[in-house]
Amino acid sequence: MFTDIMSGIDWYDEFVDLEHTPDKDDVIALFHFEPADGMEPKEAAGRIASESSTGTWTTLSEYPARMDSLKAKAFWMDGGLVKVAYPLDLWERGNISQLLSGIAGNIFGMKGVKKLRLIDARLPLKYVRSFPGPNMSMKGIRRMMRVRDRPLTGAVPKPKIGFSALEHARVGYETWMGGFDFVKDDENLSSLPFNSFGRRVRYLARMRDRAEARTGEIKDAYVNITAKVSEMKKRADLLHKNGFRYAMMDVVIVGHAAVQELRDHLTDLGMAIHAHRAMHAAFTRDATHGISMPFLAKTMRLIGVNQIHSGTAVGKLVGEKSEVKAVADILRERISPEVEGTLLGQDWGTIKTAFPVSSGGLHPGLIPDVMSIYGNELVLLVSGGIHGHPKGTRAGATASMQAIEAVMEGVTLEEKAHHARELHEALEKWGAYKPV
Ligand code: CAP
Ligand code: MG
Repeated sequence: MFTDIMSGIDWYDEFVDLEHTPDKDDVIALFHFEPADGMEPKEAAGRIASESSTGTWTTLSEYPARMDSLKAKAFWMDGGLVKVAYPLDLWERGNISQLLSGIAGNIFGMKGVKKLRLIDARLPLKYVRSFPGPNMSMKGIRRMMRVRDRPLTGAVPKPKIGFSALEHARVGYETWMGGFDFVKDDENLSSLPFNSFGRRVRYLARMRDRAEARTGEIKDAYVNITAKVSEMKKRADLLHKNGFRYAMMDVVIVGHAAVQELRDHLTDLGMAIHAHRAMHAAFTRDATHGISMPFLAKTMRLIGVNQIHSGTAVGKLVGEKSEVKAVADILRERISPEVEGTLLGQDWGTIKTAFPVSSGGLHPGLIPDVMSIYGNELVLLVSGGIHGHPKGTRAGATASMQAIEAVMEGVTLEEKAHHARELHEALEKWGAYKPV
């Protein structure tokens, strides 16, 4: 139907060639799509390739000859899946926003597709090398924190909003004294009348110094600098002035360009980035439409966050085990594996590794589940799951550390709990409860 009516007006078929062999330096994107009612899959695939590269809805009376060499080509289709090859010269080196404007832009709104999901994109090394990646690897973070092989641990004071700056810091002190490495701001905590950024930083620094002096351990915080870029730079400077080694950003909300800007600023200060992914589920959770979490994580490692939330599979927020594993592979591997229909595989060249962050509805009883998915190379955030402990925050953090020890010793939580009172009390309250 469309071909009869539309022939001679549109040229989408020029963006489909199932005999095409991509060039080794092409960007290859994998999409899942549902064509509009009455539209052939190939016609929809042509629209995806055209609108994300050089095309428009109609044939043109004239165009520059070079355009033909820049056209994307849908070259592989299987059911609702399509792979599109994009010549490298379509993409500005070092500009992740422009890549997204192409392969994650207008195409989601085309009438030619009922649903469209960007699953992954394999980026050629010539493109990857134009990005800085994380300013230190997972090994570098471990050296900085003097944590050799267990998961790094942290917690958010809960309730997520409501503490004064001093109250927040006091909860942080209890968290640190319970054995945790980090105290994290919640994603929606910035600078509020009862808890200003400046006062929180100064009180946290005081409590951190006291906890370090009393434990002999390195303690730090993921203080949320999310704001307009100029303000984020000022807040990063204040964190640095107060001896903090990290800054936290809500990276989806501030945007990729802001993350690139702050990555440079924080690297000049020798600081790491904790990336909270709040808002991601607006486009990652619908399996039929949007952008996958593994691809979002890929863009963030590329532009240089040191760690990003990656899910728990067993906690309160969405993210199946297969997706959690895929995100972990994207962040931690030098060569991320290909997974049929999910990941295209990625050679990261010299881009440093980044930590997955598992958080959301966790408590000591779920720590073995999470570590069975991730192993030890992760940042483990247990927030409600320590503050809800019957004996309070410090006991909750201690119980979580005891659960990590149990996993690393190869014993069950129940066996460990015989000689670990805080873990016993946590299991009494939550057992292996999986929150929803
Ligand atoms: C977890 C959390 C984190 C979520 C984010 C929250 O608190 O602080 O923001 O983990 O989700 O506000 O829910 P709890 P994700 O430990 O008390 O649940 O990690 O999936 O991005
Ligand atoms: Mg939170």
